[in-house]
Amino acid sequence: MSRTNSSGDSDGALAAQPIARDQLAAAVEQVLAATPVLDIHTHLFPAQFGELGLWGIDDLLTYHYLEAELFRSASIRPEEYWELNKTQQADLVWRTLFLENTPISEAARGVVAVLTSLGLDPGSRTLEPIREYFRQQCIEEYIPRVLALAGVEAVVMTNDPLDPPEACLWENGLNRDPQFHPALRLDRVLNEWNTHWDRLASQGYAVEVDAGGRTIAELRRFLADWIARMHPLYLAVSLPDSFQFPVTDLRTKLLREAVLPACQEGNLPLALMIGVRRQVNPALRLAGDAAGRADLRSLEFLCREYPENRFLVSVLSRENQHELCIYARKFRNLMPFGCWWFLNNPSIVEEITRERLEMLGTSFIPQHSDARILEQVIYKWRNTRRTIAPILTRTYQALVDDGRPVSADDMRRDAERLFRVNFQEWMHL
Ligand code: FIX
Ligand code: ZN
Repeated sequence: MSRTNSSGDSDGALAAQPIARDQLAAAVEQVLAATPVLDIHTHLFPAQFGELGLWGIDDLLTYHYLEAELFRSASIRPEEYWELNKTQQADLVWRTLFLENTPISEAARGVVAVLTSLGLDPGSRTLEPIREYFRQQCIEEYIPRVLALAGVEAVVMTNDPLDPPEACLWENGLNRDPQFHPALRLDRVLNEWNTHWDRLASQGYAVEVDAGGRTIAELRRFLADWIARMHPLYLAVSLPDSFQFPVTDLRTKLLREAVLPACQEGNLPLALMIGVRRQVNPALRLAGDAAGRADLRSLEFLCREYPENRFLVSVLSRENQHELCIYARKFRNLMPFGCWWFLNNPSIVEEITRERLEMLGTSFIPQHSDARILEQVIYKWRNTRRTIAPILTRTYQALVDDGRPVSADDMRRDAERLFRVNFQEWMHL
């Protein structure tokens, strides 16, 4: 039964009422907090993926963002750090970044926020009491609880068919987890063919190192088999800042003759994450990647020449953001998403999100968490809601000042579009 207010107006009528200008900020915060998120890019896994899924304090502290920061504040050399076991590594990160220094970086504050939200002491001198808490958790029950705490309805995974432990799980058959949607990740196919073609061969596909012979037909068969096995929401690849398309190289051939047609046939978008410079400092392992400005004319060519394909696009360089917004205004088969990786810092998220709202209205996907450790969704979405709220508020205040009142219905529709519906509609979900 719908409630009514003192003057007898029902909820529906109330939600359509204009909100007073000085109430907009509170209303925006409430609506964002109440709008569940569909997190379209993560490296998370459900319980049945076992050790592939990272969670708990030791994984939180050995996150490559924090390892990069550790090597700036501790005297240990990377090669010595990798000799330590995970517990010793976590103890060192905790001592260096949380006890001997103030944990003010975005990544360090994130761990503090996670511990606080789980009722744990972020100032603890040792990790033992915290480790004990995580030892008590039953992962099957814990995962949905953490997602609920973060206001996340479901996540999209990153699934690599050429990662032997993961491929094995899929080949043995997996029950679907409604909160974990697959995405077929093709970095090893498109960026490391020379060193990974033989893994396709070992899976029974007659491919060749130079992509000759029956390679294209066999790669199409490989993609079709994995699409049938995984039912991914999209295919995905990260691309270097030097990415060019079309050029006379193997990646262009594989994209043009296999991946783009497979996407069309499966009516699946291709997610392009452009601008990473892998392993500029290999000694830091996962923490050794960097970013570079890309020439987005390749994206322009893809969107124009492949109108039947849909492209979910995130660019890593701050300098590419404006161009991406402009291309999104030109091509409806382009959906910008997220403030990826080194951009996922409140000051930069604010800049990018304001520009996107001004140029695209609500027709974009503002964020993804890129969470590698389960509990990270708690702080990454708290930060996103906390950063986006004042931006939306200022935008609504300007709209009111321009002469159009704003209602709770408006806010709810906008928040749902940004956090979920844009992606669902894009995916025809
Ligand atoms: O390519 C990717 O999906 C990146 O997100 C990762 O490679 C990266 O290590 C990461 O975790 C960024 O947040
Ligand atoms: Zn990622």
